[in-house]
Amino acid sequence: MYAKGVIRTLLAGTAAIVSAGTAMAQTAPGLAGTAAGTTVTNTAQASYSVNGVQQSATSNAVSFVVDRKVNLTVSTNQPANTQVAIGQAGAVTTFRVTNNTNGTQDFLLSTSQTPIQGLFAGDNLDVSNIKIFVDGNNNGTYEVGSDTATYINELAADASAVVFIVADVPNTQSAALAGITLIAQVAAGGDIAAQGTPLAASVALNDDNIVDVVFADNDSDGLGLDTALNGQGRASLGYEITTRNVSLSVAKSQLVLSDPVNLLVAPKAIPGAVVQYCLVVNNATTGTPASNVTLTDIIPANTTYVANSISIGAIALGNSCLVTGITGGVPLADNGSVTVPLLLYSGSYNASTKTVSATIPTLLGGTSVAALFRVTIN
Ligand SMILES: [Ca+2]
Ligand SMILES: [Ca+2]
Ligand SMILES: [Ca+2]
Ligand SMILES: [Ca+2]
Repeated sequence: MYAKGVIRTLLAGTAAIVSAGTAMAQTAPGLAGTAAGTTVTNTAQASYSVNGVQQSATSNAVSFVVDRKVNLTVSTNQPANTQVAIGQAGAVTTFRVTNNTNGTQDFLLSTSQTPIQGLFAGDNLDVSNIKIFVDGNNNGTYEVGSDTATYINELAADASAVVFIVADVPNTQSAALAGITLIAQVAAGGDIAAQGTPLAASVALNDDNIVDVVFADNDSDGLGLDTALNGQGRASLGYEITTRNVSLSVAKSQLVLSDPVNLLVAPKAIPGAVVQYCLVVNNATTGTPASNVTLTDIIPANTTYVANSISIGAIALGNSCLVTGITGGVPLADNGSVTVPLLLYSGSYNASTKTVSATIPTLLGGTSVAALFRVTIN
C-alpha cells in the first residue's frame, strides 16, 4: 500500500551555477553582474517517505546561459579644456572609457566635431589631423612611442581605459574654441589579435543556449546626439585658444665680404664686390612655436645674385649673423632641391622675380634662425 504510506511530499528547488567550461569555485560577480556565457542550471527535487523510509526523486535539469548586458561609460579624464596656441600641432585631450558590460569587449573609437549647443558656446573652429590613441602603458599621459593602439582591445568587465585625441589646431587668429567628442562603440571581444565588429542587439526570442546581446546603455550626452540603447557612449572636451600670436621679428644686416682690389682685406663696396646679406628671424614667445615661417627677399637693384649662395641655419646673435666668413649654416641649392635634415629648412632662388625664399617649418619659441645669401655689386 504505497499510497497509504506517503505522509509528506516536498518540492525543494536547488540551483547550481557553474561557470561555463570550468569547475572553478563560484565567485561573486562584479558590478556588471554575472559574466555573459555563464551557464545557470536548475534541478528540482522531491523528497518523501514511505512507511517511515525517506525517499527522493530528482527532476530533469534545465539550464540557460547568461546573456550579454552591454553598457559603457565615456567620460572626460582631465579637469578642464585643453589650452592651446593657434597653429599648435599634436594637442591632446584625454578621456576614459569604462566597460560596464558583464563580459570582455572591444571598443571602436571615433570623433565628432558637430557643435554641441550649450556645451561649447563660442565653438568657431575645427581641429585637423585627428588621431585617437589608447593609453598603452596606463600612465594617463600621451606618449608617441607607447600609446599607439587605435581601438580598445579586450577590455574586461568593470575595467576602464584612457583614450587620447591628438589633433592640430589651425593657424587662425580669430580662432577661439574647438569642441571635440569621443565616441566609443561596443564591439565583439574574444580575439586578442584583432578588432571586433560592432555588436548588434539580439531581436529574436531568447535562446537559452545562445548568449544574446541586450544594449543597456543610456543617452550619454542627454542632448540627442547620442541615444539610449545603441551600444555607444560619448563625451566632449574643448581645445581652447589661449595664445593667439607669437612675437615674431625679422632683422636684416649686410657685410662686404670681398672686392676685386682689396680682396678679403678691408674690402669696400665697389663694383664687383661681394656683399653678404643676413636675415635673422626670431620668435620671442617662449613655449609657442611659429609654423611655416617663410622669408622672402628681392635682390636689390644694381646687384646680381651669386648662384647657389643661400645658406640657412647660421648662428645668430640678437639680430645679426655671427658668421663673418663666406658662409654659415647649411648651403642650399637655388632650385629648392636641398632640405636641411631633421629641421627641414628649405630655400630657393627665383631668377625671374629675383627673389630669395627660405622656409622654416617650425620656429620654436625663444629661438632664432638665420639665412644668408650673397650678391655682387654691378
Ligand atoms: Ca601613456
Ligand atoms: Ca579584440
Ligand atoms: Ca540567450
Ligand atoms: Ca548610448
